[in-house]
Amino acid sequence: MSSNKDISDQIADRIEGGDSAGVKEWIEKAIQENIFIAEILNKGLVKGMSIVGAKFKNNEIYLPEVMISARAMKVGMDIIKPLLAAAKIKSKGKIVIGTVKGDIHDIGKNLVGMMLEGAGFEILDLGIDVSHDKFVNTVKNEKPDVIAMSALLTTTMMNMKEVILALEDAGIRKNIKIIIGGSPISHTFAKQIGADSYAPDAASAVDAVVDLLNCKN
Ligand code: B1M
Repeated sequence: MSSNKDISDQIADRIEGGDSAGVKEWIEKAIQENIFIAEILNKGLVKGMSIVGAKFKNNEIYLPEVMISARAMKVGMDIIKPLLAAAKIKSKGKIVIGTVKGDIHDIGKNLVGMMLEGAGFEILDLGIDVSHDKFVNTVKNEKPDVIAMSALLTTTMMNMKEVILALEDAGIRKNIKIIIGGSPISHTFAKQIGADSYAPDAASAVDAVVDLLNCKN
């Protein structure tokens, strides 16, 4: 019979290799062997995705591999999500993510969302072309810890500032941390518009959010 460590490591390895069928098979084995869901999540899925994130950051692997691992991660998360809810495992924080108004690029935003979800955050994805009203109303209704905004166009990046101004007007800016990213975005721009953080890629976005919320990765 496999030990808990073996099974969690097998799950992490399958995530790293982007093997969705293998992830499903090993998670089912882990569930059969009554391994704690938190262990499947943290020592299996999240560990695998953290390795992928680190390798991506170091240019040891490239976007297609990350996307395939992220897809395997989604398969794993879909299996354990109902069990996580039943086990009442606390998420590290709630994050509202979206691509800003006028912009329909979502590949990078989805990657950031998946990496954050893999790191244990709850993700509320508003999709693409998200207006400042929608961001503001979601903050009012969902009370997230962080807003994560993506923009890929020089013509839409200023819409990030519109969201921040709208949050200020609504008197709720101080309740929330804001991180932004996307290819035209920089640290300087983030500072200029009053965002709390900027990340150049999906793996760094996880580190930045962990820093913003002061929680352990
Ligand atoms: Co568009 N597009 N596109 N496009 N497109 C770019 C962005 C462009 C640079 C291409 C070019 O001209 N060389 C250019 C922008 C120029 C500019 O503004 N400076 C451009 C243009 C002009 C346009 C249109 C205007 C074209 C047209 O219709 N004439 C149009 C605009 C539509 C609109 O949004 N209103 C358009 C349309 C499209 C498609 C629909 C065809 C498609 C999008 C499909 C989709 O997303 N579902 C598309 C694509 C695919 C691209 C390129 C080729 C690839 C973008 C991508 O997905 N990259 C892009 C050229 C390029 O980037 N080389 C281009 C992979 C992705 C993983 O990277 O999104 O950068 P990226 O995300 C990274 C980081 O930026 C960061 O992490 C991610 C992973 O590491 N990141 C964050 C992203 N969001 C983050 C948030 C964070 C933190 C990090 O915190 C919250």
